[in-house]
Amino acid sequence: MTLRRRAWLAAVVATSALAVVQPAAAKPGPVPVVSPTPQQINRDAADVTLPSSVVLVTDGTTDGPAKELLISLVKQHGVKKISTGPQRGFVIRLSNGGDAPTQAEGYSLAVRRDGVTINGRDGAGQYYGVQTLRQLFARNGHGWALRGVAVRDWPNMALRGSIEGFYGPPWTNDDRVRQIKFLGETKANTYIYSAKDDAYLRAQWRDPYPQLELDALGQLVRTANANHVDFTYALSPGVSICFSSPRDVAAVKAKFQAVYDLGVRSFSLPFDDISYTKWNCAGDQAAFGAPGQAAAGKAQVSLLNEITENFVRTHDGVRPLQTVPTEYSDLKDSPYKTQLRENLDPSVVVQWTGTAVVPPSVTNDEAQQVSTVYGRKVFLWDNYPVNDYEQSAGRLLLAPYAHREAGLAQYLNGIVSNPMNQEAASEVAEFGVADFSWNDAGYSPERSWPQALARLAGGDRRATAALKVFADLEHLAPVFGPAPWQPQAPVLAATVADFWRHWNAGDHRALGRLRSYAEQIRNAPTVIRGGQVQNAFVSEAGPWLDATALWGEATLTRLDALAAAARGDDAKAQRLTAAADALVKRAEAVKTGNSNRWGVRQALVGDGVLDAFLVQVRAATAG
Ligand code: LTM
Repeated sequence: MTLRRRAWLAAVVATSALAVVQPAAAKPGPVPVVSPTPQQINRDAADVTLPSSVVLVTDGTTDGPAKELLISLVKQHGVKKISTGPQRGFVIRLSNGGDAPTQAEGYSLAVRRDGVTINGRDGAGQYYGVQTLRQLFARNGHGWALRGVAVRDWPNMALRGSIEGFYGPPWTNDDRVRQIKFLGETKANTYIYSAKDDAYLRAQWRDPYPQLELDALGQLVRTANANHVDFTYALSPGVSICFSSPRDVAAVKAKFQAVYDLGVRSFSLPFDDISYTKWNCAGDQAAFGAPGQAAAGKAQVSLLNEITENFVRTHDGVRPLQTVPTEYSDLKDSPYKTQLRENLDPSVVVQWTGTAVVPPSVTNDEAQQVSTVYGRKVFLWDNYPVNDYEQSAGRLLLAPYAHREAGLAQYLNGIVSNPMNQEAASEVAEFGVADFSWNDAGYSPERSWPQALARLAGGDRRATAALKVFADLEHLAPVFGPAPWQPQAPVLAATVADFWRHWNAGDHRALGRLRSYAEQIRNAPTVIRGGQVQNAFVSEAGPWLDATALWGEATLTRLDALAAAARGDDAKAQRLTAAADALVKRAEAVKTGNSNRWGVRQALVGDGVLDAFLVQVRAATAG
């Protein structure tokens, strides 16, 4: 044996003591699924077995939350010892610089047989590199391996996340903590605290917070900072403010100061859903002229510019002020928008909801038009999956995030989703929002949606399949008009259409196939409640799960009645028809909790598809 070969062998043996290395010939497998979809991911190395002992190399640029997450991840995956040197064996490096992409929040990540290197452009980049690493673990016998990949990744939009901006019962602080953690996990960096029915934010915006409320807010801000999420404090004074009153302007600053002191560094002054063509005080008429669109624009601009000049710019680390204009959902220029375009400080970030408030789609063309009208890139407040309006009464909105055009990153500086009163259920759509706003060009609802469901199911296949069946029955996404922008129960609709095609052609085996789908409907609630799916989701979805089990049983009973009739067993067919009628009645009687602005309603499940089908089967059974 040559000396060189002996040295090489010694090195391999030394390395193997720590890292069990795949044979050199082992081929890399398929590219692992990572969400949000990375800009570049190459499966260019074989899996590496994670040893029980690793070396962690950090420096003064290493991000605290990224390091903490990294340590907890490797511990969860069997690492017992984490040392800081010497740099031999399996080495994990985490810091800024190196070959990190130039884009803010970008990172590079390489998994090689001698270790992992994560280079961030900044602290957030490092954190997102670790969030990608989290998705690269795979079972390897009794231990764990890491997928051998090289990733270069960065977000296309600077602002990504959610706005708690709905009417009706605000989220609890537990909901908010869960939401903020979810945002960090999905590489979203923005949570806007703007609940319409939180009195301190809107109806009684001048009132200072009692200490208990401040303590609770402080906890949220700390959670947000630990998850690389900007807690954005949104105060809505438009319902009663006197723009020309120094006292009111001071009250806005005092409210901002109170939360600045808790660590908040991002602020918004939304003016949505107010009457802007009447003044709240006589002084405004003297200061800004007769009430009207242009005068409203002037008044709002004066407050936004004042807060920018004398709060944002005078307080360390505060990010650009955000606002929601009163005209937030159209594309037309107006005297109001002219005021904002011409006089609003260019740093102020302006939100827009897409057209029609709840938009059936958002196109590049629309976003380009609105950014011209407001004289800046706009920040999309996307009213999906919010369910606070009448057309959404009785519904959970579980369809994928869809019909947003690739390329929007050219005109938008970000997207926040306005979610449902049900926090955990909102994560299905929000997962897509985070994915799209990170990489709009690489986004696919068909790929993202199952990942969102699998995440809720803790990766359990059976539970994910049950969630798919359930989410199909809660797929309808309404707009303010009569026609929904996403249809109800598309999978079930296609399944029953296929059934009738075969049944009417005399192929009675079709009944067996449909029966097995009906069994999946009937069983989905039991599987979802079986312990794998996130508890909060299970509890929020409770009434809809109860109704689904009954609808599933009703479907099975109807199909059995049809089969009996087809066999000529009329007595049995009649008995089963009556039993199915009773089940339908019970299913229709299941009510939502009082968790939304629309109060207690029927918990809708597959409505328009499942109920219509059962009526058709009943008629076919009766002949
Ligand atoms: O969309 C905006 C800017 N404002 C309100 C939201 O608070 C509300 O949740 C949605 C959906 O009803 N519609 C609005 O107009």
